[in-house]
Amino acid sequence: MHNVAITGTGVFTPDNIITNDELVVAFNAYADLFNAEHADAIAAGEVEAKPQSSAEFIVQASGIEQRYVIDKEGILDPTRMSPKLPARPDDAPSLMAEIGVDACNKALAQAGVDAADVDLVICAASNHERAYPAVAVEIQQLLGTGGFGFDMNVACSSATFGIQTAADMIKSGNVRRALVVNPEICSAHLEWRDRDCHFIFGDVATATLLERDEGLTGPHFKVNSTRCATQFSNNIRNNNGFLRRAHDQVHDRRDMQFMQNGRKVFKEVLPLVSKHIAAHMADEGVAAADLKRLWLHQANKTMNDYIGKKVLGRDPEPGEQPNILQDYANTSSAGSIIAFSKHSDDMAAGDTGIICSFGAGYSVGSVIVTRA
Ligand code: CO8
Repeated sequence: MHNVAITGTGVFTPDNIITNDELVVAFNAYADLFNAEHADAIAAGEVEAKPQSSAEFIVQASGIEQRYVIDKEGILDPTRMSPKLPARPDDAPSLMAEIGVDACNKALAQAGVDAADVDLVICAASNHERAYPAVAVEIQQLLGTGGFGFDMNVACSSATFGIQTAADMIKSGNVRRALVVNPEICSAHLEWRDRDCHFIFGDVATATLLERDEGLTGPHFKVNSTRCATQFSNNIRNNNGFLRRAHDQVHDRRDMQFMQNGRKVFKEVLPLVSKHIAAHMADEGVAAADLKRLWLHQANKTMNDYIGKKVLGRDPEPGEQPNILQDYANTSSAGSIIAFSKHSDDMAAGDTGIICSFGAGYSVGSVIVTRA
C-alpha cells in the first residue's frame, strides 16, 4: 500500500458576477411580467401570483452575496431567465472540458507536474453535459495525460467521493497520479424563475491533483483518511434524464431543474454530517483540539457555523472554518475544494484539517489531511 498526497489544486472562476441586487431586480421584473400575463387566471384563483424576491432575505437566509456565472445576460433577461450557452460543434472542446482543463492546468502548475505524468482523470460533477463520451476522457485528451478517465456523479459530494476513488487507486498502486476535476455549471440546472432557490448557485471548476507520497519535494498535504456515506432522500432532486423523451416530458417542467425542500435538508443533513465527521475523527484518533481547519461544503453560512461548532465543541475562530459562499454561492461539489484551495497555504507542517462535502443523495464525504 502506498501513501497519498494532495500536491496541487486549481480554481477556474468565470468573469461575470451577479450580485444579489442585480438578481432580485431581474427576478422581480420576471415576476411582474408573469403576473401581468396571467392576471385573469390569478384573479380567478387558477394560477398563483409570483411573489417578489428580496436581497435582504437572500443574504440573511444563506450568507450568499454574489455568484460567478459563465453567462450573465441570459440569466438576467426577464424574458429568458436562463444562461445562453451556444451549442458547440462536436470537434470543439465542450464547455465542461474547457473550464475543467483550466482548473487542471492550475493544479498541475502548482505541483510542478507535467500532464503527461498523470495516469487518471476523474470528472466528478453534479451534472454532465452529455451522456458520452465521458467528459473526463475529453479532458485527458486536451491535457495530454496518459492512462484513463471516467465521469462520476454524487451531486454535491462528487469531489470528495472522487478524491476517495483516486486515493484508493493510488494506494493500491493502480495509478501514480490522478486529477479529480469538478466543472460545476450550476447556472444551467438552476430554476432562476423560482424565488425559493434562484439565489443558491453559481458556476466554477476546481481540480485536485493527487500523487503517490514518495519523494515529494514541494509543499503538499498528506491524505490520512477518506470516508464516504450515502442515505437516499428525495429532498434534493432533479428529474431531467435520458428517459425524458420516452416519458413524453420534453416540455418546460419545473422538475427538470434543481428542486429542494430546503428546510428539511437543513434539519436532516446537519445531524448526518456532524455524526459522520465525529465518527471519522474518532476512528482516526483525531481530537477536536488537533484540528486546525474545516473546509466545508458551501451551501449555507448558518449550516456551516452549526457544523463548525459541533465538530470543534466551540465557536470556530475566524479563519478556522473559511467560507467562500458569500462570493461564489453554492457551487455544488466544488465548494469545499475552493475553500481548501484558497485557505490552506498558511497552514504549518503537522497541521491537520478536514475537507467535507454534503448534499443531494443524501451524500457526505470527508477527507482528513495533514500539511507536510
Ligand atoms: N425572497 C424573499 N422571500 C423568500 C425568498 C426570496 N428569494 N425565498 C423564499 N422566501 C420566503 C419563503 O416563501 C418563506 O415564506 P413563508 O414563511 O411565508 O412561507 C420564507 O421566505 C422562508 O423560506 P424558507 O423556509 O425556504 O427559508 P429558509 O430559512 O429555510 O432558507 C434556504 C432557505 C437558504 C434554501 C435554506 O433552507 C437552506 O440553505 N437549506 C439547506 C439547503 C442545502 O444545503 N441544500 C443542499 C444544496 S444542494 C447541493 O448543494 C447540490 C445539489 C446538486 C446540484 C444542483 C445544482 C443546480
